[in-house]
Amino acid sequence: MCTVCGCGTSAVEDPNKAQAPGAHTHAQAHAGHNHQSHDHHHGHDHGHHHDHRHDHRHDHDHHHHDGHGADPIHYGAGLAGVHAPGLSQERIVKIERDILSKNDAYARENRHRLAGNGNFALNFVSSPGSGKTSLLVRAIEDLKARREIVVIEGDQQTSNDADRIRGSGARALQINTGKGCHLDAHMVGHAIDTLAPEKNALLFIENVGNLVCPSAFDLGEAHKVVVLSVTEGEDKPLKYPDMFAAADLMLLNKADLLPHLDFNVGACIAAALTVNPDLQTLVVSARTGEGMEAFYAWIEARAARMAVAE
Ligand SMILES: Nc1nc2c(ncn2[C@@H]2O[C@H](COP(=O)(O)OP(=O)(O)O)[C@@H](O)[C@H]2O)c(=O)[nH]1
Ligand SMILES: [Mg+2]
Repeated sequence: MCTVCGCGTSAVEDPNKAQAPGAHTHAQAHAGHNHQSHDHHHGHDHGHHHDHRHDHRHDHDHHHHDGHGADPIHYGAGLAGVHAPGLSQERIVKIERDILSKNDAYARENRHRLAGNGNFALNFVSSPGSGKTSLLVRAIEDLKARREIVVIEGDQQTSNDADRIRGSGARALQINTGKGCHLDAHMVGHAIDTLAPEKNALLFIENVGNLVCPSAFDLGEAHKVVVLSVTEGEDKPLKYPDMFAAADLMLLNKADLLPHLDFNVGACIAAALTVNPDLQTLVVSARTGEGMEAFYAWIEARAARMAVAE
């Protein structure tokens, strides 16, 4: 998550806002993770000079300096779970709390509006290229006869994905986040205003491709759906646990490529369940359609529970 760099503020509201020097942070405070306090007295301290001409101190727990067999340097052990040059852990936590509490107020408003209109909303999150847009295009083609589907597309630049979605027959609105690396609930509220989905329409939100920052931002969706493709490696849930912890469903995409890879589906699912024991998983292929009927059944069961009288 990246509140410290200021991209937690809405680009819709103020697209030209100057951003503070970037620091990508995890708001464990917000996400309900436990904090370990970091009191800067483990290992040893040293100050050293960088060529950008300011001092900073690193408190390392490592025993070697030659890079051979050294313990990792862990910047996530402090109160904020992240490091930002020049900011204390307490200051980072305060900035994150301020931004996320505003975001959460917008998210509550979105969720209330969507519920009042029977709109079941899914927030698709993944690395770039795992197949989010391809899955949405396929789902729209297969489901559009049953009910309206509207799509909010998030990317830093271009309207390519919204154009692809419109080509499949759904209304779509592109949000460009500029330097921002996630959608926030304020942006999504504006997009819902513009799209004005019909009663009981499905709302698909494709977040900015990034396995880190979108995990902390509630958009008012019913569920986050994390898409992982089989070309990415089975250990990604362990490396980027926040995203898999925040999601309710994992779509393991590009199953058609499995015969060409040594990807171990069972190991990947086991890794994901380590992070989130409640995570559901479907193995799918946007290309061949494998597994997609199970995904549609998953959607329909939940959307039906949200439906309001026409
Ligand atoms: N073989 C295969 N390729 C896929 C599948 N889904 C997506 N792709 C390809 O993966 C690339 C990225 O897909 P895209 O939908 O743009 O990913 P996004 O960045 O997550 O939206 C494109 O070249 C797609 O054609 C799939 O199920 N199988
Ligand atoms: Mg896309």
